[in-house]
Amino acid sequence: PQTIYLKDYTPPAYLVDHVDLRFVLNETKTRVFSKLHMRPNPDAASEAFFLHGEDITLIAAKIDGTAIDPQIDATGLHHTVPNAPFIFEAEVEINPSANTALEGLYMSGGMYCTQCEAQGFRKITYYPDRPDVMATFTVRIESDLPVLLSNGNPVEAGDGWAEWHDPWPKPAYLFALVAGELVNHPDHFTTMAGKEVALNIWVRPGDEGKCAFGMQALKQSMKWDEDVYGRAYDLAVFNIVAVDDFNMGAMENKGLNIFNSAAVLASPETATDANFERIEAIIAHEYFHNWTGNRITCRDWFQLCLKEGLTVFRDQQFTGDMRGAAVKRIDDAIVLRAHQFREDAGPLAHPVRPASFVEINNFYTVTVYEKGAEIIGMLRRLVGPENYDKALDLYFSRHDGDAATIEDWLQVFEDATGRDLTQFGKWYAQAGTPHLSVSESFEDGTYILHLSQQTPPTPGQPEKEPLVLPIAVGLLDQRGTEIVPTTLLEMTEASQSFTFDDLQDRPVLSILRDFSAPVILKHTQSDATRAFLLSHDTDPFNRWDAGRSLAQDVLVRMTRDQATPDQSFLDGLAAVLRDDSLDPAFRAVVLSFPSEDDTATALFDAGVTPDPTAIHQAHEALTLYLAQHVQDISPRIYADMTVTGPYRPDAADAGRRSLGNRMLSLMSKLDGGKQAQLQFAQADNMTQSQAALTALLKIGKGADELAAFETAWHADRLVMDKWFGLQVGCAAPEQAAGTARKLTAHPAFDLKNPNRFRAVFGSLKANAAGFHDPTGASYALLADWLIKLDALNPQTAARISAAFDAWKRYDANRQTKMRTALQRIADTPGLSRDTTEMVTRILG
Ligand code: B3K
Ligand code: ZN
Repeated sequence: PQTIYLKDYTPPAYLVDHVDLRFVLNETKTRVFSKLHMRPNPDAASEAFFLHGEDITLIAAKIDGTAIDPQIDATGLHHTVPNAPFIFEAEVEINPSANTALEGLYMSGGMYCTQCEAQGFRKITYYPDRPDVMATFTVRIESDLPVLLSNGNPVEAGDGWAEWHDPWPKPAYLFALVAGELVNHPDHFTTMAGKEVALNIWVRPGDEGKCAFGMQALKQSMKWDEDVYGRAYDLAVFNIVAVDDFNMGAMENKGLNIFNSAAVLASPETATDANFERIEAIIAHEYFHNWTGNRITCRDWFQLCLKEGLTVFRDQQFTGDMRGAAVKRIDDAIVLRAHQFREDAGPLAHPVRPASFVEINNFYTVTVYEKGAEIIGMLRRLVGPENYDKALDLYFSRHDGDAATIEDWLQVFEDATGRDLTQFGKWYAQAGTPHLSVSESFEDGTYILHLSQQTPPTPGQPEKEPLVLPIAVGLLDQRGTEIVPTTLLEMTEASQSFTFDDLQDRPVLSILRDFSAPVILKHTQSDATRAFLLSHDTDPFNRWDAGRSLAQDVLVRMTRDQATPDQSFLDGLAAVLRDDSLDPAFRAVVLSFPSEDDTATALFDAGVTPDPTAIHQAHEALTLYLAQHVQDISPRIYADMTVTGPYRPDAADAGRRSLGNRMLSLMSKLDGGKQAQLQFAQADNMTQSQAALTALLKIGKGADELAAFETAWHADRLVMDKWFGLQVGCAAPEQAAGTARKLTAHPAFDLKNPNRFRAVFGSLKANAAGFHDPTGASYALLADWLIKLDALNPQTAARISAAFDAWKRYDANRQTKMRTALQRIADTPGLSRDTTEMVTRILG
């Protein structure tokens, strides 16, 4: 397969000013009529005329009304065209029911829907399918189905047809079409400019009762973007459609967002607190793309982080404002460290702006999204919130309507603030996570902080340069009083020292407050100092992180030496638990341990080959020690956290349930599951039933509850995804592969539904000891099913193949078995470009 390079970018040879599309929908033979108003690009480097097109049958084509016989190959259409504006017309046939890749136009549960990002439009008709070609679209849909939707504003509709017009020029990846027997949850919003916007969430009949929360989140997002970024909505309607078969969470098509039903549908009975929070964030994310992605899009796919990093940063700010900034920052750091640091440290490491790719769909990664968002956060810290707002205003005014680049983005900040961002820009090009080493000295009232940064090599990038690191520090005195409040140090060199004068005594350092830069801190602080910070730090992130780092060390020691945890560590946790002045959500997150995979990383970083079986035993042991240590107070806290009244998915109630359910999981280690059975029987919402069922499955019980759950929910696809996932995720290590295999034979297992596939195999990967069972049963099972899935849906198969990315960390037995599984996938005849690229990179 061909590798595409950023350095080879050339402007398009022809531009499209306007597109007329007509769809005559049919499940197996849909006709698409297109009329492209084109002209030569004055800035073009070549005159060659090429339109992308894949898996489509050309029926007829014309230029300026005259039939042509263009040259067609597997990637598109070539012809010679006039050196002046012209009209290209085509009629093509496509087969939506045969489209199991879920890219282009496809069927899901009887409805037609589309997914065009990144390169799906070329499966709909011949077109310059690249984001720097932007056009206005008029779309006519002909079908007997009652609801016919596309981008923009409705123009006219009649019996069996509807017409839409999108006045905002857009790239083809933002095109969307939906047709089906759908019902809507309507509402409306008045913009700050006084314009009325009709809002709809469209769902299959029966799902109407699961839309209210998503609608509320949409209205909150619209308001927030006006208040915080000054950005108002720009069409008369905003439609959201829920689709069961979807490769990702959702898609920001202009005026017609299409959502995985798991990312929009929720009711108290069927969705957990975590589901509600995720839905709120995804609704916001897709809505925010209207400005950061749609009004200003990307010049080419290498610039993906321009829209994704910024939009993730915006949705993180939104969630922080809605639900509390401290816990949100902790949650984001947990995800970044667990997934992005892991990606950055392995064979799949790539810069936030990659320099090359084979299949762009393989680069919708935690690095592009989450590290991309961290870069924006660092920029905001460095220039300050007011300058950030100024730069964003300039970005929107200067680049509205553009397909922009990272250079454009940085230029805006340079122009708005006068700051030179040359070195800062390296964050976009250099892969890998910087390690920040810290040492301290104190003499005669002067405290010196010595910092040095070093980034380990990554594939294709052996040498690394120092980056600009914004490092927020504070100093405390021995009694816990803050003597130097949060100060931002700007590190630019490989090694640098920072001096603080006129101190009475040696201070206690609180560094990287609020996780001010995405780096790995190499700092040996004693257990006593960390325990001190856990109880005294004024920065909530570092307070949590001190406890986290202690817990990580305890888990590493317990894994290596089967040691017992220090009493002082358990006392520290119990003190946080008892402290009723602390937010329950914060207490819950302090009381939860690093994951088994985090411990594997910590061991690997310490030069020890991780043994997932031993890690699992250590985690189980620590949980039992903690359960015993707090058993005198856990029933009281569990009872205190009871939420009365109707279920509300807000942060306050969710935080109480989160702490209560942490207690439940500890209590069930000692009471044989009595309390969990009671909670399961009495639960009137999914958060409480799922937590109870999880607690039971984790102690090897819950068979009756599992059966009752299936009986109650067999008709609800989203709840059944939980049923599939929990069994695999909570299985004992030696039973995980067998459980997953058994579930693939269940009548409700559906290879064509990505949510169901992820429920089983995403959970198998997440069950670290089960996935790494030394027999290799899970590796082989996953390989078998990835091979089957790849033939139908390359994008999802490729994404899940990343489960094998850390194979080189493990012992010879596991390495051999993982390499064999990867090689078997790689050797499969006809393997997709997507999965081929992934397994090739993973094998290295
Ligand atoms: N932009 C889409 C992702 C499209 C993925 C294509 N493989 C969702 C989002 O980031 O908002
Ligand atoms: Zn996005």
